[in-house]
Amino acid sequence: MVTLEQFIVDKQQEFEGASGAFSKILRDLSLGAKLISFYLRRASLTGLLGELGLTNIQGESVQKLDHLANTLFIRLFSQNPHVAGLASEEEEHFIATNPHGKYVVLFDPLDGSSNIDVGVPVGTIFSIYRRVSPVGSPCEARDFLQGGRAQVAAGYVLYGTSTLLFYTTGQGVHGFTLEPAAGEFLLTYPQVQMPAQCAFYSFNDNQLHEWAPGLQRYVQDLHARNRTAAKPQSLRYVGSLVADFHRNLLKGGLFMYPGTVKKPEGKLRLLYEAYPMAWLTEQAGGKATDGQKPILDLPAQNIHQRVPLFLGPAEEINRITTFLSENVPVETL
Ligand code: AHM
Ligand code: MG
Repeated sequence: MVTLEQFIVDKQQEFEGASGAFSKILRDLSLGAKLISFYLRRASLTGLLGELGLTNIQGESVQKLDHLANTLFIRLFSQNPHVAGLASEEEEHFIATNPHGKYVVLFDPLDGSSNIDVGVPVGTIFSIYRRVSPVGSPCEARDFLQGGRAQVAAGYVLYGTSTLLFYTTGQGVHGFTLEPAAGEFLLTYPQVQMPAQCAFYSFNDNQLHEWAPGLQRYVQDLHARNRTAAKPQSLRYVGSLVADFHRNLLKGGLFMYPGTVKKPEGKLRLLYEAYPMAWLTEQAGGKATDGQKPILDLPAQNIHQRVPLFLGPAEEINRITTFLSENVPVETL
């Protein structure tokens, strides 16, 4: 049995020499995850379901548990001497914390919040950078806007039938399961690889008529292939990015949330949703694009910018990008 803490200490040399900064940040993340997991399991018994009555910077109604998770992570990271600043889906601006910290942390404290009230899995997503502004001064916007390839660690926590923490530091993807009896995350998924076969697909097609013509044609082609395939692909989608992505990571599947004519930028956020998932995908052997370019190569302009997102086995993503680049309308088939 290997605990998350032990695993990080063993791997620490790869990351940060012996300062222990990374272990401390991950320890805070895992402590937050344990507490959120505890609150979620009792939410319907303790009055923690439902809306808080406020609207966040995204224009979305804040759930009580969104607020609780956000407040918890802000408290944890504000007390961490290695964290110079943080950015959250729930906060309009980044928050400068310890000027002597060397890292900044971005997170979506509780992703998939429309699923909280119905007991469907939700998640936390995180992304960590080494700051580029001088240590000793308050962190700056540029620390958060370095681009996906500059991430030094990224991952997610899935609050599902068990609580799982998956992360990468660029040395593969490793997954841990919370053992509630011990209060520890134990290594259960070392060196995760996404199966090359695309057995599943996950997307919400309620705006399909607004997608690029080539993408509509891809979906038509996908259904046509499935009609004759010996092993047709199956649809799986619950509307929690972490849960949908996690399933596809382990089973081999495509996740997409494209842009539409009205919202070409899509729904999901580049910095604390797309970049971390894209890095995990690449580290697990898959591909991550916005339909044209690798997600990790897209420049970051602001903390809350949105991006179309396609994650999955390389062959399926290549097929999509070909359909998108040809962009032939469905009608001409
Ligand atoms: P949230 O960050 O406000 O929870 O929204 C993001 C979620 C993702 O988890 C999920 O992939 C997507 O929204 C689902 O959107 P839709 O309901 O349009 O399918
Ligand atoms: Mg989210």
